[in-house]
Amino acid sequence: KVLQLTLAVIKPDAVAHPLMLEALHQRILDNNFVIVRRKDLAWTREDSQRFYCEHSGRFFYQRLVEFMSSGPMRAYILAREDAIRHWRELMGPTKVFRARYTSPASIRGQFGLTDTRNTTHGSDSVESAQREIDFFFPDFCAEEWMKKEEPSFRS
Ligand code: DAT
Ligand code: MG
Repeated sequence: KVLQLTLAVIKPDAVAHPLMLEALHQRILDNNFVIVRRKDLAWTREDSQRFYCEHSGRFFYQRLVEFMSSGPMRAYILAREDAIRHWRELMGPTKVFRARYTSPASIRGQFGLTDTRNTTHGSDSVESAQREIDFFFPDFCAEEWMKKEEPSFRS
């Protein structure tokens, strides 16, 4: 079992509803994630474009950029063994109808509104987790955190 960090974001559609925000926060705690850092923030259009530049040119890109800069968000650095996969599984599939039919108990299956307004983000690989943690928490040093905290996760 390897301790891993991932970036999780509660998107503007979910932060807009206080009860949903609370439910998602609780969901994190109920699933054995340790909250390493937490930050409430809002993006400019430019932040949004930069974060999602890999999707520039896709038909949904403008919609995505507008949405992600439309209101406040909450970002977390989460720690757990296999954190990246566990958070992705908890979120469920990207597309709302797939989420509803194949993973109705997942976060997106329960709360997703559309393919764009789908409540949460999660890193999808070790590389993207590093990049995205750095994007949201430029002052955070993962190596330093691991050195200090990893031993206590073994016991
Ligand atoms: P994920 O968020 O599951 O990692 P992704 O990286 O493929 O999905 O896409 C990033 C975001 O872009 C996604 O959360 C919502 C939006 N998006 C993706 N595919 C879409 C589609 N077919 N229609 C509308 N929005 C889409
Ligand atoms: Mg993605």
